[in-house]
Amino acid sequence: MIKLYSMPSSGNSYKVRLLLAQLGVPYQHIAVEYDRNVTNMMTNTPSFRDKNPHGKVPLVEFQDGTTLSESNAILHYFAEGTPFIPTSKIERARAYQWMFWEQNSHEPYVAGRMATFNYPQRVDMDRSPPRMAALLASGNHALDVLEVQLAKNKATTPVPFVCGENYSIADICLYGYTHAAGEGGFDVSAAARPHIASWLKRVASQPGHVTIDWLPLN
Ligand SMILES: N[C@@H](CCC(=O)N[C@@H](CS)C(=O)NCC(=O)O)C(=O)O
Repeated sequence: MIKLYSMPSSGNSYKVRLLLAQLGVPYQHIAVEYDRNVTNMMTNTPSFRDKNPHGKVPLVEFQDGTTLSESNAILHYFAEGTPFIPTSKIERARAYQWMFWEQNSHEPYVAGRMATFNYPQRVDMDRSPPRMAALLASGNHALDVLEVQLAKNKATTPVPFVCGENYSIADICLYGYTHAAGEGGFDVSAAARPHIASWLKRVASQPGHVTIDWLPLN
C-alpha cells in the first residue's frame, strides 16, 4: 500500500489528503507533527532524509520504495487521467500557473504568518513586528489577487473555480491554506472578500470533501 507521510496540521499535507479522499485512493498515513522538541522531528532523521533530502512532508512512498515530495507535484501525479486535472493543454498549464503562484506568492506569506501563531514551539521563527507586518501585507496582496481571479471568472461562469468552470487540483491547492487564513490574521469573510468566501463554500461542498482534521483509519 502507498504510504503518505503528512503533517495533520499542515495545509500542504492537507491538499494531498483531500485529493486522495476525493479520488478514493487508499493509503497508510504516517503522521509527522511538530512536537515540543522540533529538532527531534522525524523529518530530521537519516532514514527520512534518505527518502526526501529536503526533509519535508508531504511525502509519498510507493510500494516499490520510490518517493515523491512537494504537495503540488503529488497532486499532479494522482490527478493525472482524472477529472481533477484539465485535459486541454492551455487549461492544464493554467492549473500549473496557479499552483506555481501558490508556492511562490501565496503560501510563503499566508501559511508563513499562520505558522507563527500555530506553532509557538517553533522558537526559530522570526516574529518581529516588521516581519509580521511584511507577511500580512504580502499575504493580503495574494488574497486580493485570488479575489480578483475569482471575480473575473464569475463574469464568464456562474459558479467559478480558480481555473474557470471546473473544480480542479488548482482549487485543492489554493484551498489548503486559504480556508484557514483567518488563523494568520487574514480576512476571508464574505464582507471582506466575497468571491473567495463563496468559492470556499463551493470547494467544501464538492463530493468526497474532507476537512483538515480528517485522517484515514490505518
Ligand atoms: N513546498 C513544500 C513545502 C513542504 C513543507 O514546508 N512542509 C512542512 C510542513 S507545511 C514540513 O515538512 N515541516 C517539517 C520540517 O520542516 O521538519 C510542499 O508544498 O510540499
